[in-house]
Amino acid sequence: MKPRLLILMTVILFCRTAIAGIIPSPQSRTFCNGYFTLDPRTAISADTASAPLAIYLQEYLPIMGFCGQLFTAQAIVMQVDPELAEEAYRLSVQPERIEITGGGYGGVFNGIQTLFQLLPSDVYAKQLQLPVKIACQKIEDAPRYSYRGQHLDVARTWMDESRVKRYIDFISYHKINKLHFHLTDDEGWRIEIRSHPELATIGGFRGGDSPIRAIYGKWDEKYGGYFTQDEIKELIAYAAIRNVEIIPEIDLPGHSRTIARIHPEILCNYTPDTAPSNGYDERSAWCVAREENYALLEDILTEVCELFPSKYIHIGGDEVQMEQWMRCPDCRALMQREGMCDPAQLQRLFMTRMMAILEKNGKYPAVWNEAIRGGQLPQQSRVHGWENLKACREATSQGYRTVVMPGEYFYFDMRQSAHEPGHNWAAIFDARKVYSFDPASLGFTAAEIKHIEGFEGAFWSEIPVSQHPETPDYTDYMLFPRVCALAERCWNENPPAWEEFYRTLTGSHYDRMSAMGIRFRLSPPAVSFRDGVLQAGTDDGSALFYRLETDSVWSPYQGPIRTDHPERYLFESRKGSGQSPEVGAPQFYRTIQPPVRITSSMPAGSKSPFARAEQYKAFARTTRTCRPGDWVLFSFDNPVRCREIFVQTGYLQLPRLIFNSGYAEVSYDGQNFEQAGALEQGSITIRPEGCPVYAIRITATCPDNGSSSVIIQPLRIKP
Ligand code: TNX
Repeated sequence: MKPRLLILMTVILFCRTAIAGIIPSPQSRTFCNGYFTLDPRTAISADTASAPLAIYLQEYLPIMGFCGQLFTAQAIVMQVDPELAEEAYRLSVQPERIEITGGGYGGVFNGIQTLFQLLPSDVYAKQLQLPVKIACQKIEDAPRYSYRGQHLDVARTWMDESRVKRYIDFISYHKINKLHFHLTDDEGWRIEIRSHPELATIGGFRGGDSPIRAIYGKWDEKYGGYFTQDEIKELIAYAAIRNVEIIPEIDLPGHSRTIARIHPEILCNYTPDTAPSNGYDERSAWCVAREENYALLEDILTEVCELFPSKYIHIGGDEVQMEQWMRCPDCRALMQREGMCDPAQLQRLFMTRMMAILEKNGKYPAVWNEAIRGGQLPQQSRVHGWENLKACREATSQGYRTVVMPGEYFYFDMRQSAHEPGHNWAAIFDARKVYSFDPASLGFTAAEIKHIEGFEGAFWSEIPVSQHPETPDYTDYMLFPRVCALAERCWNENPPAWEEFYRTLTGSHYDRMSAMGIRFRLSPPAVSFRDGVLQAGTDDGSALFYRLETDSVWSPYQGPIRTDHPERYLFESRKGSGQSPEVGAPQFYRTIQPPVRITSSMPAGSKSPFARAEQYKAFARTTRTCRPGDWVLFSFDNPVRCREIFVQTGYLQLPRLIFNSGYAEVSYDGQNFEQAGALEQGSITIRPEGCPVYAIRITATCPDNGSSSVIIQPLRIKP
């Protein structure tokens, strides 16, 4: 055999070649001749500034590792060059060495992440097989924005340290460098405050005998958790190694129901009407006029400032229910004394006092966009624009440094297509829409664009707690690949076309995410039905499966299916640890709306009468919650033949407004009822399989669950 062929064969047999396609894509990349061979003898050298990264790198690469001085032939050399911008880096792969030069620590870290993407994806699973050849090349790169954020709500769904670390890993692999950590809300307080330990020890748990009501999720059982300050310190350090700054949020003065349950004295000075909520005080805003409140707030914020090294502390400011202040004689008197006419000015007053506490502790404030509506805030305030694009422009046009995160592009708690789980109030969108986000083409002026500090994705967690409480899968599914698209957009002003990005995603990055351990979402398979043939396909190399809707077992899809019942089939695809949503042909989703009459043992409210659900217009709402024996009866004007009827109580965001437990019965003759099964999460799917249905009745077996009403959704009937 000729020597050159031998070399080639060796390369093919023993070395896996580097993978193209990097997310986020670098500014410039040029290939040179030759290879660097990463093998177990490769050394790592790092200057003092990047020393922690030598240890980090060693965790991922099974190589000889760190040595202060170079004495082996091949090495990965990491260093800081202050000539470069802080987070910029140069990655140079030469036959003898790999050099990663960063403007600062962050730059070196970013260079390492790019290097990882030149290696087989096993690197993320810490299972890289050596040797590996990496083509010689030079990459020069720098981020567009210094703020590349991802938000995580651990207040609604408790996520422990290991879960948060897992997310820090995931976002840092994508060069996201800020974690906006939402620690308190109406449903939970997740941070130990040493001067007031009750905030976390009581406020971290809800349900059961906790005074914190479980608005979302289970409520018979007490559950939850919080971070001790030591755990927080560990998270901060863990994140810092990964170039992620944790920015804590204490959501004020609204979204404070948890602390108000523990310290009701912080609330406004009036007796609320608690009858509609079964004696429960729903108030959620701090009283602005109660002077003692500021001492407690100072205790809390001072500890938060001491704990977190971030320059900015997020103090909330969103969705304050200001009627509470308008009903409070003390707040009204304060407004009068201050010559205020708008309660938004009260909020500004409150925020200004919080900012004074932050300033005393050497910190700057970050706020949600509503907070700028009561008058000017200090110019160094960072504003998170979330409500919509307009709110983001409002902040930038007033000159605030703005983190742009409009719900309709960056709220990753929104569902990704119509029939998937998630909220929909802002929009229904997938990674492609995230990827399309470009302020210039969306109407931001050049002056406004100057004030954009960066972008941020949000993950609010009301829904996972009620749907998938104990697993991280849902969060993974909602975040990825949308975070990948966000990362690209934060990094590059002119990113590759979507088609190219998608090619990298499916061609390389799905494998990487699988090795990272992310349970990401694949695009839904395309399903069509024509001339008696049902067909499905994917564009991402994933494996396709199908099942009958009545059967839980999936079979590999072998090709077109001849059938008279396209509505009965479901498809999904899988690749690595990725999974698509289940989808059917358009026929699968078709529903009918036969005339029905709804009656109940519970009265319906005048604003949401049963007639609305009867006419399939919107949900109905009772005036009280259900008790054992309470029932709702759906009687059809004419018997209905169909394959499926879905009966749903409750409302997506507020699952407590359901029949907590109960059962359903069906009448197939208009006189007798037969059991159809137990309700689960307030709902049941009934399959009459073509038998005429005269009526359906659901009966509650639960004791009063302490909420104000039951929501009855229109029936969803599939022919
Ligand atoms: C609005 S975003 C909220 C959150 C919810 C979210 C759900 C913001 C500042 N407030 O409290 O969790 O919508 O999408």
